[in-house]
Amino acid sequence: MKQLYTTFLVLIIIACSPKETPPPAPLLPIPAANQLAWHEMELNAFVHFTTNTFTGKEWGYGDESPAIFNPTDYNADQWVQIFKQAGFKGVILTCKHHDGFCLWPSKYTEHSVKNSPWRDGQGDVVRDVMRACKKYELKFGVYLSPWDRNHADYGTPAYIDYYRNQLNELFTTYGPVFEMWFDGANGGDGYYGGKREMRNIPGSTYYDWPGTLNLVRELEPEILFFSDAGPGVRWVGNERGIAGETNWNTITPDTLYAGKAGIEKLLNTGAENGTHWIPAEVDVSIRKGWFYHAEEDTLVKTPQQLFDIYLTSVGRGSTLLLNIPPDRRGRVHEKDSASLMGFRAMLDSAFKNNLAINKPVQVSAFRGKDKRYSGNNLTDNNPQTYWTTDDEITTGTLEIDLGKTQKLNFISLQEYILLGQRIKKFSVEIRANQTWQPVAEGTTIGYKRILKLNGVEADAVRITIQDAKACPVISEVSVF
Ligand code: FUL
Ligand code: CA
Repeated sequence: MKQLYTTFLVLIIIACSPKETPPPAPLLPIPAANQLAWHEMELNAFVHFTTNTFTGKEWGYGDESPAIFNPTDYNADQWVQIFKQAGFKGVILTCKHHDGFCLWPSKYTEHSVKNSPWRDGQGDVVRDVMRACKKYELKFGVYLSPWDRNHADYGTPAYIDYYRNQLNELFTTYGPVFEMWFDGANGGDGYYGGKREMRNIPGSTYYDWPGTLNLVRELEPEILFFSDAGPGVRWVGNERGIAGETNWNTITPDTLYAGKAGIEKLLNTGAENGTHWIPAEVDVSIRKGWFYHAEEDTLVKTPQQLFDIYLTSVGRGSTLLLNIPPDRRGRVHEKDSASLMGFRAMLDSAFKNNLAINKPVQVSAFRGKDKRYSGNNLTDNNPQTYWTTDDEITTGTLEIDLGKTQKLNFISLQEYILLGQRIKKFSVEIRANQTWQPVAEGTTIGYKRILKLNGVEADAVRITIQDAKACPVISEVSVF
């Protein structure tokens, strides 16, 4: 009898509880956990430092003597501390650039810091940067140039063994490593152990990339690989800091073979129906070159230029990888750090005061009329909650009442990308004196899309989703 009663009670509770609408099915492809973590980092620092810093070159020939690598006031902590203050979340270091000189005492070559006068050959830049990253809680990444203009065996299978030995050495000695950068520049003339000749390699087969990536994955399972075509993150197609206004995180890797005409454009925008999630990383230098040259001290990008780059990278759903090359002292130059601090101050003031936070949002419809998907999820400052619609709906309006007339400079939209990138077209209007007027429009959103509102005065904002690949899923709208 008691058992029957309990069963009865459970049935009544089930019958009376409000009906829960299941969330939309993911629209494939979607980001893997390490890609999602990378999106959330937004700002990373790139560090180019090697014999080029002392010769004044951008691409060393490979015949540079290790003796010239001799920073006079080196302090890797200073670099990382500045990056931390600027708000960067990770650092990627050129452990070996095309000249082949290794910033760690590799046992596989004599062409390294172990033969430099610096610290009597006991120095190790890779170790120091890794430790500084631990100290300041930034993630640590490595760049190891596949092209090696110093190595005698470059172009033969023996060099692939050398390259893999170095990867093994790096990944067993230092870490954890969040991202590995495989540079696309390959083959050409070089020193090559004294031969001083031209060596061209068949780019698509020579390195046996699948084998190399697997080797690294065994040592660092969560690693994210950057290369022109991914597979973790892709190149953005230029070194000017500009992601496409349309920026799909999806692309079909088979369409990306090196040398293909128009490849930069495709990398820049991605492909709406791409088969893989391979978002664009925006790499650009704070200076003209990738390495420090004193004559470029006057060409350091200003805080305003960096802020504009932020808008065309992070503001277009990418991550910014900003190169800050240490000088001959082995320090981030005062000009660079001043620019970085100015940039940080601009970001802090521009995005300090989210006027939309906790403001009511009226939407044209929400999924299953279930309040777990209602408009108020857009302004709750919680990236885990989102507004979405029934499956068959691919448009909609979101109206945020700001409560009073205010000056608006930026609007930021975020898709809930764990369910895939969906939105294809949207517009923004503002309400002033009871009249709506258009102020901005865009195509893709992705992890984050920031649009300028240019100081317009308004008391409400309306976003219209005009087209999407599937029902839109937006986690946050912020107005500044
Ligand atoms: C390029 C290289 O050739 C440059 O020297 C630099 O390292 C840049 C990030 O990538 O392909
Ligand atoms: Ca939310």
